[in-house]
Amino acid sequence: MFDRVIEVINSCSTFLITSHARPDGDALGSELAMYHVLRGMGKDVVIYNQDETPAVYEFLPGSQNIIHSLDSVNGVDAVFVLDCSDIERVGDKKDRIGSIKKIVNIDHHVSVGTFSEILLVDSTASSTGEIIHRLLKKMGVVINGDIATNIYTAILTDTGSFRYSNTGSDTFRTAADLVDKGANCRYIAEKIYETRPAIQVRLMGKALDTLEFYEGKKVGSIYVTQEMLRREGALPEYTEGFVDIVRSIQGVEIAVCYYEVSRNRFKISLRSKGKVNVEKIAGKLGGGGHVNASACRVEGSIKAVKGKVLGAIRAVYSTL
Ligand SMILES: [Mn+2]
Repeated sequence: MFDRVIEVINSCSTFLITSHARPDGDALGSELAMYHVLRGMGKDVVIYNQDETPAVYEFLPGSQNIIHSLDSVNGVDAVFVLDCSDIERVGDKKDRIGSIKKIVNIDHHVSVGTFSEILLVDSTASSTGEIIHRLLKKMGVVINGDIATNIYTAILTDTGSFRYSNTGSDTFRTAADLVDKGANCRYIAEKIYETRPAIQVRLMGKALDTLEFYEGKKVGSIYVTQEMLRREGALPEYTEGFVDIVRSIQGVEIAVCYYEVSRNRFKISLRSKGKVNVEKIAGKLGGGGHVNASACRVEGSIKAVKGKVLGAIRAVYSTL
């Protein structure tokens, strides 16, 4: 499939690049890498994302050029839809984007939608960034520091810093090449992992004060209420990653974070280690996700919500 993608790149001159709503490091790094490559070839390129770039990714070279409104796609020859298994995931502008004649989908998700004829998909790749690196090698593109920084960030974040099981030997070979091409791993790690607002760390402390265990300490949970956010002056996005601290505890197989979105409405993040499938638990409560990372929403008092979630965990856990 590389040949068809390269053919589109060579034959078209005006490109749109997009990805899923609430973009992550892989989405942004992949988009910006393609942006620099196409610009370097003298093409007209626009990156559109429905949602703002999270502050932590604002260091990515070119991120200030991303736009968040899309009035028209007139004159766009081709669109790259990256890290996105389903056109629905690009957000409100999905129909407008779907109307572009040539749609190229580059992705590493297991289930892939049928919205695009030109597919470059490898579910064994760590990230969309890793696939883009392969594409650039096939094209013979010279990878500069800006491209390398973006792809390295895509890989780093989608592998949880080379910790998840999607990390293969090719992932390290790719990362090594990117470091050779100018990706500064220390600088990138600091930008992503060591720029937390102090308020976020304080909120983390309050959240960890709520730590409880169930099922012989195999299930651990914490919660964050609107009242806690207000007291600390914290933003909702600061709770990102809290559930992973619970998963990091020895013996914990299922980690839960209850986050109160608004009064008596909770978003529940579920994480697991190994073969424990939290997607089944989220599914029982109307949510979804992956084997080791899922989410759902439940309404009620914190006590009632905990009861429902623990009930779903016990229902699934007893069958493990
Ligand atoms: Mn990804």
